[in-house]
Amino acid sequence: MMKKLLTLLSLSAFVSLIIFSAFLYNGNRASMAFVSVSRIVKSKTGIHLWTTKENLKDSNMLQGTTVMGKPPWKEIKTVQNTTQVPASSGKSLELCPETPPNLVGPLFVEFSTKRTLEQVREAVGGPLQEGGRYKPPECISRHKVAVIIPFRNRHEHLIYWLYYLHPILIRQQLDYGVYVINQDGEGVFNRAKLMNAGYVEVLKEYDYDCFVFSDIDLVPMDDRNFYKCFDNPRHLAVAMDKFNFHLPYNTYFGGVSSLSKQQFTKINGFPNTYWGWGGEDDDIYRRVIYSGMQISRPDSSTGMYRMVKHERDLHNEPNPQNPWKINSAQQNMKSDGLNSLSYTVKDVRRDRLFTMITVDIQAPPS
Ligand SMILES: [Mn+2]
Repeated sequence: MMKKLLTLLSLSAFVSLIIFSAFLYNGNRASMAFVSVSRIVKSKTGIHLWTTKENLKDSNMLQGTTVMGKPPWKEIKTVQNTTQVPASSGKSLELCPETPPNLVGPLFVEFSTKRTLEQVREAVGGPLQEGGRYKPPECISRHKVAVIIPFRNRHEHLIYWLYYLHPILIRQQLDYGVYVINQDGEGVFNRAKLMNAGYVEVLKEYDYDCFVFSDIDLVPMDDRNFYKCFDNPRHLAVAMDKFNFHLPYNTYFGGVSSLSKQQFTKINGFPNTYWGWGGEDDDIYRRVIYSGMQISRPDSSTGMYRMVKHERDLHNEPNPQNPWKINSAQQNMKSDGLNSLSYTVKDVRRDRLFTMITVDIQAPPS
């Protein structure tokens, strides 16, 4: 009985010894932690030491990138070089996904910040190739798109357009080029003829299968508004701020539109004979309908646009003859268009952000 009691006693002593030492160990750790906290709180140098340790980590990471010594776009270029040549990398690119993964939806667009072309080159030009060309490095694009912009004396608008559109078109994973079709001289402006000339010229450069025709002053407010081609000719600018984010009328086809090569040739391109402001977009709408096609559109939220506010251009007065011409759109379509187009290229200038093609379209004097 005594023996049993003794072993029980020594056992419990042993157990309590273990518990006590465990407590001591933990307490020690706790007090150590307490000391270090108080050191940080108390001494400034302690905090400094602590933060510099963290900073060291960061600066190592930073060094990692600076050692490479390349801004992100150059790295992308390197990736492009290695992945686009299957022989050297051993694997070929896959087709881009149906829905681009990096779209962000609604965008903030404003026209009060002034930028120089150089600033825009620095801000968004990194991933581009000379002439405003881009191909996604990560996959093979489904769309070879030429963006065609009729132009004259709107450099301020061009800067905004480039600043906002390039990042959007890149996120949309398009194989695209931006072409500014500049009307030479001071004759009467002709938007539709410039777009026809642009169509013919860009096809000499690359095997584009889709053409987006855009006014220089229109910026989309949602990157899910795709600058690509659809089964039917597409009207993209369906909700412009200047029309209170509504279509001005149901058959409106102005601002921004896209047509595939097949759709564009089916309507014999655009009319060449609408000099001055107005009417050509309604003529184009009729060409599409008379050719048995329909108009495709995004919804009015995705299709929102901001337009740079501006005065009416010089030498682009509303032409009172144009509204009458629309009535003969169906008849004129056969003889006025791609098959009757004549112009001469005066100059081609390549910037990192765009290719500017200056054309003489034989404009009547204004
Ligand atoms: Mn405008």
